[in-house]
Amino acid sequence: DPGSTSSEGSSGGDAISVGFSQVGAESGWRAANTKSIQDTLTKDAGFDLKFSDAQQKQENQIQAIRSYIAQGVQYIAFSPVVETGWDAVLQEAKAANIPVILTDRAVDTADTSLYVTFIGSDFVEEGKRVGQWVSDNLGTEPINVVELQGTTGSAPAIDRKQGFEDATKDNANIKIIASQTGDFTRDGGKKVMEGFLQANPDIDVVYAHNDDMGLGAIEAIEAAGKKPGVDIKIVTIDGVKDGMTALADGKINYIVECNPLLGPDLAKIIKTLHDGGTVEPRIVTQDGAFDQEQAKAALPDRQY
Ligand code: GYE
Repeated sequence: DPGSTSSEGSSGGDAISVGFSQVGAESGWRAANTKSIQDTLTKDAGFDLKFSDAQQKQENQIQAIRSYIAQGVQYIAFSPVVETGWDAVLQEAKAANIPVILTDRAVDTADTSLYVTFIGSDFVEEGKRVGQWVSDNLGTEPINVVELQGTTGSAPAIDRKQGFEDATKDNANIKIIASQTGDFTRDGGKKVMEGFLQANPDIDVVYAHNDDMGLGAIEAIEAAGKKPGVDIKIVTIDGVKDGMTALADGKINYIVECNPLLGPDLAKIIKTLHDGGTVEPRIVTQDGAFDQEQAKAALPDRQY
């Protein structure tokens, strides 16, 4: 329809339809990630974005992806809540010739032809960086560590556990005395930490797989009459506003960043594919890290 004038898209062509299946709304990281995607894949930028929230349930994501296939969207992007169990639905997308882009979290499949690319952070590396910091700064004397794991079966929970263990296993001072999932939520972190505090009188360090669970742990520690960041040290991953604020306030001791702003890269990938180009099968997001002083300096300019 070359004669029509359209307010949608600068290219003047039809909008590119994209179905995005989000994990849920479990954390500050997720909120920033959703905002980045919705703010970038706009009508003005040439996209017709269909967005759904799976409330941390794989069956909801599979249903959303099937509905995107049925609607005939041009691209599907999703952040898989867990690593396994995707082959069947991804084969359906492939059979329908709809390219799939993984954002944030990986799937565990032998068939890498089921998706075009995976963009997101290196979670093993994040866990290693936290573990290395704990080993260097706190593991100079014997310490008992409790771990608040992310969602069971999710790539970041598996990889961040692994990375931390890799980086601390040679330090005989570091003992991980308890490890349990808090589902990446503030409430989950608080409840699990309450149980840890009741069962263990001698906790030195909390390793939380994300800021929100660390923030929940702060509440539990304060309720138990102890000082978070001082009596019990806390290390986390993400670097969202609330986490960085607690770090600057001395309640968290160290945060390794995980960048949630994946919207611009996702838009670029889709445009490239749409123009007939190719993209790398793995695109790794770059992350920083902050101690308390660095958090104070970085906070004023933080976008999320
Ligand atoms: O760290 C956590 C969120 O997959 C990287 O999911 C993401 C993680 C993030 O719930 O806060």
